[in-house]
Amino acid sequence: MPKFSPENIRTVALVGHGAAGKTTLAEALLHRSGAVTTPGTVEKGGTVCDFDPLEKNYQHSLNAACAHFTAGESRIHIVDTPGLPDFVGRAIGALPAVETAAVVVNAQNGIEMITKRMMQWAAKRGLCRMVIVNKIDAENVDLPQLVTQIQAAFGKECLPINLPADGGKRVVDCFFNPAGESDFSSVAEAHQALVDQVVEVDEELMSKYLEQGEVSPAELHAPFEQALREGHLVPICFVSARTGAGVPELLDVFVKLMPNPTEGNPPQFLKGEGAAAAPIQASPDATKHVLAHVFKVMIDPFIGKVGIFRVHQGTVTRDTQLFIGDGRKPFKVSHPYLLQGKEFIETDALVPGDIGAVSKVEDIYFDAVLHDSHDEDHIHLVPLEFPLPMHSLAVEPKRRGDEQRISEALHKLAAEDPTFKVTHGLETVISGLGDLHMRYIMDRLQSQYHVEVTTKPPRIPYRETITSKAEGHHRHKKQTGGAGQFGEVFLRVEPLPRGTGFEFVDQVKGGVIPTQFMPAVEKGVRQVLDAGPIAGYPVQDVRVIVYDGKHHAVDSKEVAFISAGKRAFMDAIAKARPIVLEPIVKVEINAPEPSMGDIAGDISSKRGQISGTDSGGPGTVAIRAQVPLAELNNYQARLKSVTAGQGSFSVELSHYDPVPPNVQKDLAALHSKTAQVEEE
Ligand SMILES: Nc1nc2c(ncn2[C@@H]2O[C@H](COP(=O)(O)OP(=O)(O)O)[C@@H](O)[C@H]2O)c(=O)[nH]1
Ligand SMILES: [Mg+2]
Repeated sequence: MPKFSPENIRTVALVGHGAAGKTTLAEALLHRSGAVTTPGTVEKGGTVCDFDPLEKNYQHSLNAACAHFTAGESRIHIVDTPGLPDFVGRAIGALPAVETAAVVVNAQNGIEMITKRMMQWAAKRGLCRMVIVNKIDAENVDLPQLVTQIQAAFGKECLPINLPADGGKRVVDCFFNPAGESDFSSVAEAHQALVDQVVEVDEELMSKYLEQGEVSPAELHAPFEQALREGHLVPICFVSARTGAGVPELLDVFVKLMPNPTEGNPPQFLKGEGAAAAPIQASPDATKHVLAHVFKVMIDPFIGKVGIFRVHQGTVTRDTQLFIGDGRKPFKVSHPYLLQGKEFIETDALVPGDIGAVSKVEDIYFDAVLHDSHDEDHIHLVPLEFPLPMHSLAVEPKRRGDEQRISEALHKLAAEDPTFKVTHGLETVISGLGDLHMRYIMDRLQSQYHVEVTTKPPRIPYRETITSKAEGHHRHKKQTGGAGQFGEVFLRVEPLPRGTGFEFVDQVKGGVIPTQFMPAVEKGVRQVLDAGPIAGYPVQDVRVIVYDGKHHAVDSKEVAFISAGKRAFMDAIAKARPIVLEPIVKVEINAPEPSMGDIAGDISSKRGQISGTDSGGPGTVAIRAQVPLAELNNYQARLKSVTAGQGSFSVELSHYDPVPPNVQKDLAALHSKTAQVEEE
């Protein structure tokens, strides 16, 4: 028998901006509950959650880390996530593992960029949310002002469930047992505001409350959970992870108020592919078939591939045979683990709500659904939306002969990180969310895989498209000694909305091009798609309609139609006013306020546009802009020089726009030059 039933499990992700104190808070919770005896600090190292040596170097969490502890009758799983914008993918990835997103706010800095983003992402995933205001011990914090700021940014449903007292040395409860004095605002009023908010989801309780003036915490429990599920209530708690003030009260809130797996919003799974996919719900029932979701993968040279998963349904034991996604071959779990930072603790059973791990399973992959029956094939989680990595570098080995090892290492790193991509084309290009992300990848290559690379700016991924309708035609006819080759194609091209891709339509009537040759025509057309006629870049957003043609009973062959399709398409593109498109990226820059003017000037001189600014915390601004990717070469160095090393930025794809005519001319000239060299 597992010791904990799903009703006794809580799962909480600590999310929010870097340096809010998430890792320190996790340590304080582990210490308070007795799971660790001497708490570590992020400065000296030795915390449970920042166990990677690189995290100690960077003094920041770089990965999502899992830990658990017991409080009363409950087991609480904590996922500590990184708060730097470059590593936000690992925080988003952890959201499907938990019922509750606890957004940790730094009382000194107020609401920051990642605070906002995580609030939004968590709401979008249907998670119950709470705000934890940390560092109430610190100097110069204005907590009443912060509460106002939180409510202005995230709504009136954000309500204190406890309040700081004795100048931040402790907190007073405003929900269960509202008594005593707080440092600001009245405990009784805070209590009333909470009850008012909760009863709004339950009409019967509301009338009882209006009649009697009070309802008991027990009666409030179910509507409280409902209010959390509906986002109608976002409790605010106050703590100091450093002094421990508010930590016992926070534990109490986790245990008594935050949802167990039967009370949260169940995760949305889909069964089937594409448009035919139908939503299904996991039920947190330990006796049913197993459904678990891999939200993190770690590749360790010593323990092999580790899959970290959240159990959503059924029970995982040593004897459980698990299929990975649609894979045919199950693996036997043998050693189910609980995690305590870097430590693997073997356990007997993992039930719905538990976060566990398996090691040495080579086929496991990020976002895989683990299940124990073929009835559960083709199930996947409603996809997470990750920012598209656009900070790219072309890499080359420092030592010759390392190509293979570098490629393998990069693919292992990409398997761990949904916002890190590797593409092999003319050059090997790696893409991430920012400079720090890239530096981390370089460090991992060196420290873990013992390979080194040099980097340079990659070629810009331009695209080509057309701007008007046109017709194209080609007759392929060859008479070489014996059998001839014959095929003729008439087609039309039409521009499609940006981002649509490519459509191929067969409107040939009367079998003038026999159906068995249509794939050949399409193949010829697709050859042009890979390398467009203006500058050799992929062609997109085009519909090709083949409407007429001719064949020959003896001489028609596949090759003839491939060639006719290709030439007819090139003919049509040339007449359809083709253009080159360039990627425009969204850039978010964090920098000291005084450098704002210089940054804005630089952006406009690079064909960029500022789309907005926010406060980025005390003394800093967050600047949002759209800039052609081609103009961002070496941006890190430029930003560094105008901000004296204080600025940081992240980049993601926005859309594609036509390049200015002079750029198009240059690209075309470059292309015809290289094409000539190749022909010579
Ligand atoms: N004064 C004070 N400092 C804190 C508190 N919690 C964390 N810190 C400090 O804030 C910094 C960032 O903490 P960390 O736990 O790494 O933040 P994270 O990035 O959110 O994980 C460290 O220097 C901590 O010592 C707190 O409650 N009070
Ligand atoms: Mg941290």
